[in-house]
Amino acid sequence: MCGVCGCGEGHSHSHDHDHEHSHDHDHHDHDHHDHDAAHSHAPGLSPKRMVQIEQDILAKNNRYAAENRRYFGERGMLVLNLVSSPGSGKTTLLTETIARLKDDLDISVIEGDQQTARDAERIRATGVPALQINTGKGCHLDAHRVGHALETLQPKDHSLLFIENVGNLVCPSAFDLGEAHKVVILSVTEGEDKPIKYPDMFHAADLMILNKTDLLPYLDFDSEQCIQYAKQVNPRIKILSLSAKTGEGMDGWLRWLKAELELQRIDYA
Ligand SMILES: Nc1nc2c(ncn2[C@@H]2O[C@H](COP(=O)(O)OP(=O)(O)OP(=O)(O)O)[C@@H](O)[C@H]2O)c(=O)[nH]1
Ligand SMILES: [Mg+2]
Repeated sequence: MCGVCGCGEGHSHSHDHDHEHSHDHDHHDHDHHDHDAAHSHAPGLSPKRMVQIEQDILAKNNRYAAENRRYFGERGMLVLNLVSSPGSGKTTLLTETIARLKDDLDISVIEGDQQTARDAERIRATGVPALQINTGKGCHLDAHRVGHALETLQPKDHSLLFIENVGNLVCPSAFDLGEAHKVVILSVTEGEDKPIKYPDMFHAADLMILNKTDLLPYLDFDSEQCIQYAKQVNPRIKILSLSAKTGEGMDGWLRWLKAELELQRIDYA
């Protein structure tokens, strides 16, 4: 459920971990309460009031995101928020990336899904720590819950933290989690027009990964057109094409990650 798009109703707040409520911000100021308000569809709420509620939700989220960003900066961490529609290959890309980098870098993962701990289990099977957040009816991760996940995960200084968001090409675009970059993953099976149909996400991302390129011979997907659409929406977006399955193109992604991690370390020094 999301105060921005108005999709869904009700609220579930299930963590797969016991967390102590010691995070240094006010729990009673929790934006989920406002989500409920935003989705009450109460006949008495005017459109103006609804807009105000949405703005309040995003303002609160931005305050928590700023806390997270300070936390990451103090530790010289690189934090990436992976966003996409369901099934584009986020978890596959992560397990393949981790397999290639875990001997050289400290890595941890926060997994966001509506239900199940399947993705966190896939990550843990690679040998790195992962924490699953189940959003229930929720359609995106928010900065407050990411803050709590950090208390449990305790990521190391200079480490790489991946946050795999809920599969959804709309709502996560509006919620800053404190990350250095949003990385949008688009698989070639989804069609080249996605950047212009869901422009908010491609505008919010700094990098687009075109995944599943091993399937191109079987599809009509026009890569050039897709890249043009992405740049039309966001002229500064970087683009990498790869196949998480075959490993083709993974080197460019690994180089980008290492360069970005180095930048965080320089900022930290
Ligand atoms: N052919 C091919 N299949 C891929 C590739 N990457 C992922 N897949 C497949 O795509 C399906 C979905 O992959 P996931 O990694 O679970 O996708 P996801 O984005 O994490 O999915 P959600 O977390 O549910 O949003 C699986 O069947 C993967 O094996 C790829 O590069 N090529
Ligand atoms: Mg996944």
